[in-house]
Amino acid sequence: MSELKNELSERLGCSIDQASDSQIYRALLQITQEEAAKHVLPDTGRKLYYVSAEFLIGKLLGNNLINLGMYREVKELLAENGKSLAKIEELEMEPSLGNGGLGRLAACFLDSIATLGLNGDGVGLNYHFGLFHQDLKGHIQNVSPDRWITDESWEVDRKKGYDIQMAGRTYHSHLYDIYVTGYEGRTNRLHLFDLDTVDDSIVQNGIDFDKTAIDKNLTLFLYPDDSDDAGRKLRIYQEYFLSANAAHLIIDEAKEKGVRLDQLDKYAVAQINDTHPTMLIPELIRQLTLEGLSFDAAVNVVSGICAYTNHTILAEALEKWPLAYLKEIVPQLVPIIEILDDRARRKTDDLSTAIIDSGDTVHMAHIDLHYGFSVNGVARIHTQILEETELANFYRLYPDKFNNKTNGITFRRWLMECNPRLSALLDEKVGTAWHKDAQELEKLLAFADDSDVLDRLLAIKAKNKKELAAIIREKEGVQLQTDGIFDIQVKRLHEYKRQQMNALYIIHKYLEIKAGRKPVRPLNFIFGAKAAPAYIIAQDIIHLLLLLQTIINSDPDVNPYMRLVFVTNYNVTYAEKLIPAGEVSEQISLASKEASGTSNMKFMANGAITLGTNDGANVEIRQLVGDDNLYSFGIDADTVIAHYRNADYRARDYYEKDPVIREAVDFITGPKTMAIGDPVRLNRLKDDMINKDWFMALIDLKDYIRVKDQCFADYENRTAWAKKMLVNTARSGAFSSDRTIRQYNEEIWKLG
Ligand code: 26Q
Repeated sequence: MSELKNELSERLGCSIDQASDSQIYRALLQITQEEAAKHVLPDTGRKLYYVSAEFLIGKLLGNNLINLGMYREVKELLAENGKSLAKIEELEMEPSLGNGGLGRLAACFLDSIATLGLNGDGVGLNYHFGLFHQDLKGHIQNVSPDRWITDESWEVDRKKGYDIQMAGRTYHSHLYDIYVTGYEGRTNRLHLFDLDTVDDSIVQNGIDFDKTAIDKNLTLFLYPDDSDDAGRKLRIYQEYFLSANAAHLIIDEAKEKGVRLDQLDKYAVAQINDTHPTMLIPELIRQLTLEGLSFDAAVNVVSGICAYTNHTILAEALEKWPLAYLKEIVPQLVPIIEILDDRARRKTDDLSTAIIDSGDTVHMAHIDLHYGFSVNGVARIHTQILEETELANFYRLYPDKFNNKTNGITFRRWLMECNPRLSALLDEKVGTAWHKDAQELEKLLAFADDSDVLDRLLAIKAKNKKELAAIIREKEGVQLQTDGIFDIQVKRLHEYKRQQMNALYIIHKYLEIKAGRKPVRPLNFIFGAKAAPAYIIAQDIIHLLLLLQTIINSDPDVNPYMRLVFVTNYNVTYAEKLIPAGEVSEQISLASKEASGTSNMKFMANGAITLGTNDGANVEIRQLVGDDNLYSFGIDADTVIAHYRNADYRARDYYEKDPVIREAVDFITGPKTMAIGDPVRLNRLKDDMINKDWFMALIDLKDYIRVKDQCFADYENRTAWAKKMLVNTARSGAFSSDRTIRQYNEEIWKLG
């Protein structure tokens, strides 16, 4: 104890009780960084490079203290001196360097790679502004830049960089590192590349900026979408800058190890996180030929290095770039891509697998599929759909490349850190081995009929709900009913995730209450979501939810029975408060569309019950917990895929034939919403639901209502519900990212 105390006061230059919270934050930052640096191990054997445009790491202080085994000591020492570690943690800016699932997955993976003691670093970009900040004034989403880099950030200046050629100019990159601590493990690094000339002051009016001044804007923003042409080009600049720096780093580190470059695949493996870093493949080939390898040797060795993860089957999310753009921005890659295309065409008559199509568009995923040695989906059903449908033509060519790696989450952040009450109970009942081996949580099943344990699970959830309600009251000005059910849907806003279907359920419930059919217990509907600024229908759905929030919460007939809150600026930090308080976990994507989902796993671990479709990892959750412990509804993936193939889904039929559906949909443009809302948005949304409804919310609505009502009814048997909670936590260990990473290593990376 006294050692830490001395060190802290020495750095502060005063006693702890006299220091300000921000001084203490700074001192803890230095101490944990120095501690982390001690656990950096030498680079031996094969090394993994996890190359990703996004790393949604979240705040680091608490996480690093836990991983370095210092959390409790620091917390107690501060408490003795009248200071609160939780308050100090609030001072840290969250690095929001990701959009959602894909970026957060990369962050969980870095934690697990370090925890398992594997030699592997992340490679990404040092965006000056992370995902935009959201506020919700006037019933709409307003966006502003999210500056996260301060002189108190975690970045270490590596004082090195590389020359990168783009559009005939040379840009010199600048490397910053963030230490990634593993739980009682080694320290790895997250390498973030930046450009010194980037100019934060060009941002105006919210998040607008001159998209053509590459020297000023290259790493200014994380991309929320790919809406306009100038934006699309900037995205290509970013992707090449990421890929070229990664290639330099890989070759540099290999040279330092004295590796012969024609043997590089024995010393390096690169996991390409979706197609965003796909240019790594032609760029590595280019750099290796400059180093003296023949083209054939370069292609061979690169094909032994690069592995690709697919995170989506949504056609609009698969990256395709006009060849003309690549000629303008990365002319040095074009001849290489043309040869790769030519060789790929020789392998098959199937034109659908070409890299450059007849319209001179470059299909980025096709480069990965032909020239990577592995391609994986992120949940069983997703990989199966890739093999059987989306990428069937590639599966025929390369069946051995395909494999599944069901996603996972780190239990250090998503249980130990965010839910200390539940963690303490788990430590007491099953021991602490679950911190590093989440499968140990299965031991909790022995307490499935232990009324003391079940009561404590309920009491812990009640406390977490109260804590969340206090935060929400303060931040959002909404008072939730803590004796009611907390039903939560938090994730990016997208039509396929079907927040609009949840809204229709809520409208239905509202109308029921108005008609005198009241729920036995208050219902709290909690949403959190950001929508890409250019995604109009998504903005309209947010608008509807915010109107419903006002209408419901201010109606004295209704507000004793239900409340709605759409929380502002949903991010990792907010998620850490929301998820431990969740009771019903909304995972209601249209079957076949959500590749995996990862919040479903976080809620499960924290004892929420999934209300979900048979999609993504929900399918695996269902298999693990059984139908007594999860609420499943909706049409299955095969039926959805058949509807698309036959083009035979007509939303209007459901709207016209079913009065319950019609009433709910009509409410969108009814007098209550029109009185306070934007008629253009509301009409557009309703019109879309009746005439398009591309993600089939109306097909599943009736079944959703039925199953959700059943779920709420079952909640009344508190003991039975507590048992469901217990089973969910107990079985959640299968979704540890430690398990996922072990599989990546055994089947793809083969490190050390
Ligand atoms: C592409 C082009 C231009 C600009 C942006 C983008 C872009 C950015 C981010 C495209 C996609 C993303 C993010 C995708 C994503 O988060 N996918 C999610 O990945 C999770 C981890 O595997 C899965 O659990 C989710 O199911 C999947 O939706």
